[in-house]
Amino acid sequence: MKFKISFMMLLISALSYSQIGRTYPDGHGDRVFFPYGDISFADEVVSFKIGDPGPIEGFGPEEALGIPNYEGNPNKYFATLGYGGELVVRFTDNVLYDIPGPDLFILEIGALTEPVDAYISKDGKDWISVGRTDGGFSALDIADYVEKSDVFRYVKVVDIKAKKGGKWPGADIDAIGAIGSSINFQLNAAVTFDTGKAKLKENTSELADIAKKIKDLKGLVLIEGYTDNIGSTESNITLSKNRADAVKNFLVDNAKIDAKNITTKALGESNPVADNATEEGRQKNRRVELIVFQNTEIEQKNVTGTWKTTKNGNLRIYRYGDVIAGWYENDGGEILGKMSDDHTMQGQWIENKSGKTCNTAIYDRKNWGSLVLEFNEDFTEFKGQWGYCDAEASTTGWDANRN
Ligand SMILES: [Ca+2]
Ligand SMILES: [Ca+2]
Ligand SMILES: [Ca+2]
Repeated sequence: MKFKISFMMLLISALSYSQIGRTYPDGHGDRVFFPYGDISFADEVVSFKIGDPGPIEGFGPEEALGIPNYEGNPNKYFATLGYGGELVVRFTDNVLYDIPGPDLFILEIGALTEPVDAYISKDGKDWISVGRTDGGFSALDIADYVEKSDVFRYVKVVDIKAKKGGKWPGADIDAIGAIGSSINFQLNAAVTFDTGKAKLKENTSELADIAKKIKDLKGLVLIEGYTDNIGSTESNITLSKNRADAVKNFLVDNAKIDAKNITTKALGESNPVADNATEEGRQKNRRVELIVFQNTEIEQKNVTGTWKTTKNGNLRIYRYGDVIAGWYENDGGEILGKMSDDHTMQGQWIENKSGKTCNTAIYDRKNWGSLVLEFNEDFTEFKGQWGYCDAEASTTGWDANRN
C-alpha cells in the first residue's frame, strides 16, 4: 500500500467560506452535513405571526435565520413560535430544490419536541404543503410535492398547537436550511443593462466575476430573468427573456461555459422580491438570477462514514462532490476541505484548543491548521499530515482506518 502526500497548500484565505461544506450541531447532540455550508440556511424573515399564548420570554424570529447556533444554550439563539404561531423565511443566496433524499431541514430545539407543518413557495404567495415534522431535528423530502426542475425561495413553518403550556409554547426554531441547496447569484439589471434594453453595458465586471465563480462550480446553470411591473406583461416577458439570453451568451462566449449546461427562464414581472409601488422596490425586482446546481451525488460512500483514528477516537466524514467535512465525536473538532484528486483531501482542521493559537479565526475558532489526508486505493485507511495555522502540513501521524 502506498501513500503519496502532496504538499500543495490550500490556503483558507483563498477560499470563500460561505461555500464550503460543514457539519453543524443539530441541537440534540449530533451534527448534520450541509455541502454548501453557511449559505444553505434561511436569510431573511418575511413575516412572523406570534402564537397565542406566546413565550413568556421570547427571542425574535431572526433567531431562526443563519446557521444552527443553539448548541444547548438554554436562553438564546432560537425563535419561539408560540401556540399556533407562523414564521415565513426566505433564501436569498441559495435556493431549495429536490435532490435524491431529504431536502429541507428544520431544526427545532428543546427537551419537548414540538412539530410544525411546513410549506414551501416560489413567490411567497402560493404555498405547497410538504408535510409535518416530528419536532426536534427534521429533514423533509419535497420530492412528492414538486416538479424536478422547480426552485423555491420561501419556507413557512406553522406550529401545530401540540403543547400550550410552559415558558416557550409552540415550536422553538434554531435554523431552517436547504440540504438540497444550490447557489444563487443576483445580478442587478441597473448595473448590467440600460433601462428597457437587453444589451449588456460596457462594464461587465460584476457579471465576469459571477461567471468565474460559476465556472469554478462546474454545475448546471439556470438563468432567470425578471422585470418590474411597469409595461405590459407580454413586453416584460420578452425583456426578461432577452436579458436572460444576453447573460447566457456572455457565459458561453466569455467564460467558455458549455451552452448545453445552461437553461434560461423568462419570468417577467412574477416573483417580485420587493414592492413594485416604489422606485426602490422596482429596481430590486429588475434583476437576473443565476442558479448553479452541482451535478453530484449527495453522498460518496468511499469517503463518507465513520473512521477510527489512531489518536483521537471516531472521526465522522461526509463527502458531496469534491466537498469534504467531518467532526470528531469526542471533542467536536472539525475538518473541512476538498478532494484535490481521487484520493487526496486538502483543507483545514479546527479545534477548541491546540498547541498554537492563530491570529485569525475560522468559524470563530483561533485553533486551526492545514491538513492533507491521503486515502489508500480502496478507501479503507488514510494517512494525514498537518500543520498549525497557515504553515505547511508536514507533521505526520493523522491516521485512521475504516471503523
Ligand atoms: Ca442562505
Ligand atoms: Ca428530495
Ligand atoms: Ca438560531
